[in-house]
This record gives sequence, C-alpha cells and structure tokens, in this order.
Amino acid sequence: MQLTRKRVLTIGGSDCSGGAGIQADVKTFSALGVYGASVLTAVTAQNSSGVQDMQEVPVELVKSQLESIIGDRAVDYVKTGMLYSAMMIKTVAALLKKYGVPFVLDPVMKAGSGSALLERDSVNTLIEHLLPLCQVLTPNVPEANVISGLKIKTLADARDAAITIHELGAPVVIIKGGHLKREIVAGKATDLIYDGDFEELRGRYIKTKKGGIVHGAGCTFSAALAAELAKGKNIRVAAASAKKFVYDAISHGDLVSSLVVVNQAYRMREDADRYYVLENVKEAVRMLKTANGFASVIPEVGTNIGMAIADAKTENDVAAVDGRIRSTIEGVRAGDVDFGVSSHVARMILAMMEHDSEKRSAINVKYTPELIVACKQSGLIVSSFDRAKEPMREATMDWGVKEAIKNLNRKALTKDFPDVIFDLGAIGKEPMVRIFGNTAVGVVLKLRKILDALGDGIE
Ligand code: PXL
Repeated sequence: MQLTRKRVLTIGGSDCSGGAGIQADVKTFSALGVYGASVLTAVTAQNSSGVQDMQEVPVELVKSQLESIIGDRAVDYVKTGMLYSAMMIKTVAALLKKYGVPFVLDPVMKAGSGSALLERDSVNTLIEHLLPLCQVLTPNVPEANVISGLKIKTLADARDAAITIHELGAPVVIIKGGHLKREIVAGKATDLIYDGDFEELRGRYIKTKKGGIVHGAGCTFSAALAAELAKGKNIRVAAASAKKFVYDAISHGDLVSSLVVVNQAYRMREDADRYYVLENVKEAVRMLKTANGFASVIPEVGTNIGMAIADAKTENDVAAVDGRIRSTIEGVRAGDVDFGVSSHVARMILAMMEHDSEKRSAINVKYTPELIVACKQSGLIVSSFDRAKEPMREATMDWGVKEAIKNLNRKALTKDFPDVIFDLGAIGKEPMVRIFGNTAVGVVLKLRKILDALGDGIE
C-alpha cells in the first residue's frame, strides 16, 4: 500500500508523564492525520511536582536516529523540542542543514513546573546555530524574553521582541501570549505572528479546573503547527488551526494532581463520537419505521428521537430528526438525521445528562394511561412532573427532568434515574411521555418492548 500521509518528525525529550515532550507530539501528529516519527534527545523523569531526573541520549545515538529517519527521505516536516545541551543543538542543526528539511523550532527552556530543559549557557548556541535554519520559531513570553533580551509586558513589547527575533534569522516568529496579563490583551488569549507583517491570533482564555497549571500546551501547539505546515497550509491558516487544536486539547484536559494535562486525542474522539451518534440515530429511525404499533403513539406535535455526543453542551451536540417523525396516510415519515435540528428533544436530553451523563438519548411519544401501564410492565422506572407547578423563569425540560427525578427519589427512596418521564400537559400543551436511554437504538428497543406490552393489553 502506498503511504500518502505527510510525515512529520519530532526531535525532543520524553516526558514520562505523557502530556508534553515527544509523547504530546506523536499524539498530536496522529490526531491531525500525519505520520509521526520521533528522535529522542533526552529522557526525563517527571510528574506534577516537577522534573525529578533527566538524562541526555548520547549525541552519537541522536545522530544515528536522525540519519536513519531523515536519510531515508521519510520526512516532510520537523519540529524540535527539548534539546538541552549545546552539543545536542549543534548536532541537530548540522543534520537539519545537511538534509534541508523545513522545521518548526520550539525553543523549549523550562517545563511548566519551572525545571530547566535547556542549559542556561546553551541559549546562544540555539540562537546562533539552530534559529537561522528554522521556518518558524514558537517561543512563549519568557522564552521570547531570553532570546530577544527584552522584557515583554505588553503587546507592543511583544511586537518589538518579534522584530528582534526575526532579525536574528527566524523567518516567522509566533510569540504565544499565554503568559501575558489578561488586562493588557483585552481578555483574549492572544498570540502574535510576525513574518514581516503582524497578525494577532485571538482566542478565548480557558478557565482551568482548580487553577491547575497546564502541561503540554506548548509542545502540542508546535507539533500541530508542524503537522498543518506539512499538509501544505500557509502559516496563518496553520497557526489558527494549531491554536484551535490546543484550545480543544486544554479545555478537555485531564486533571492530574495540580496539572491540567492536555488531551490531544479529544477532537479525534469527538469526531468519532459524532459519527457514531449520527449512525445510531439513523438506525433507530429505521427501526421505528417498522416497529409494530409505533404510528399509534406519535403525538400531534410529532415524535423526535435524539442522541447527544458524550461531552454535549449545546443543541448542536445532539443529533435528531429534522422536521420530526410524523404519521401520514402513506405511513410513518421522517426527515433527515442531523446535529442541531431539534431544540425540544435536545433540551430534554441535555437536561437528563446533567443528572445522568450516560443517558444520552430520548424519544417523545403520545401519553395514554395504558402506555404508562405498559412502561411499568416492561420493568422501566417511571416518573412524572406536573406542568401546573412549572415556574415561569425556568426552561420547561430543565425543570421537568429535575422535578421528575426528585419525585421519583422522594417516593422510591432511591437514587435511580427514570427511564420514562411523563406529564399530563396543560392548556395548549399536549400530555407527553419521554423515554430515555444510553443510545437511540437502546431507546427504540425499550419502546418496542412497551409497544409489545401495550399490544398484549389491548388484545
Ligand atoms: O513543554 C516543553 C517540554 C518539552 N519537552 C519535554 C517536557 C516539556 C515540558 O514539560 O517535559 C520533555
């Protein structure tokens, strides 16, 4: 089979804790659809309290790793991370020069915990030998301070530093603004790109849980940038895409002690989940169309069935049937399944997930007393709420679900969540039954059982 993916190589240190270093890079490469290779320069022993131990890989071995992988013409783009010593920098610089591979230089100096990942007196070697060879340099503010000799406090300072660093020989400089005080960047996480012209990349700040220190964001950014550049994107597009990738990775990071370890797989997992959810709802709709007795439980307003992705936050994270499912003279008719097409079923699922995050799917059907009996006969946990008690200010489903859970637990003295929630309606509001489950297919299986019980009752 022919390999068509672009190939990106990281040259850097191992972070045994998995969030930064080459581990971050390789995960990022995979998530962005490029082939990832790695040349190891050092092994660190570190965790949430800092770096406990570290050893460089002998430069001869780094050289042979590089010769093996680049010499094979197997690399489209490179990123460099932790290089630690002057010898290592010179070795890497000589080989990158020899093979002429374009690279992103992430001038890693310290771990988030403050431990040194570059010897103090090696900075000049980095500036002299490696910096002039790179395509893009991605310092954070403290690194830009060291390289430029300036002290960045404002965006204007960052511009001066970027110009100075550009003059040292980096064609593109991206100063990451994470360390800038929020007040001076108008509350926006601002990165500065300079390639002869300036551009500011603004994003939202992420409020990390428990004020945790973010671990792995810098490595992930430069790795994502290298991946996007390898794919042929221009620098502005690549930088914006890398920033978005890091945003997603930080906002879905894992909290490990005091660290928020970025999650490079998040977006990939979410995309996979979206596909799974879409297919699941489509299958559920196919099953509904042939379910015995289904047409008779479609309410006046129509039925909808929906399912949310695991991390659902808004209606756009819930897939459902566009235009609902209706009973016509020609039979049951359903629109297309898509995300963000139903506000009603989406609201009830989101409301349920606040209480039971596993219950990601629901369907609404017509209320009859017999249907409720059939639900109970099918072994489902049933609860209800009274619309007459609905407060003006709260959204109906948020309140209704909360109320039904409260009513259930008060009566049953359990901590269970209901499978079925009904209400008897109000003026202008049709009474309604909602069946919840983990998947849309699971919900239809529950409904089929109910319809079977209902059918038995009628006969
Ligand atoms: O974030 C820079 C970095 C690079 N490389 C290694 C690291 C870190 C940060 O902790 O551990 C190996």
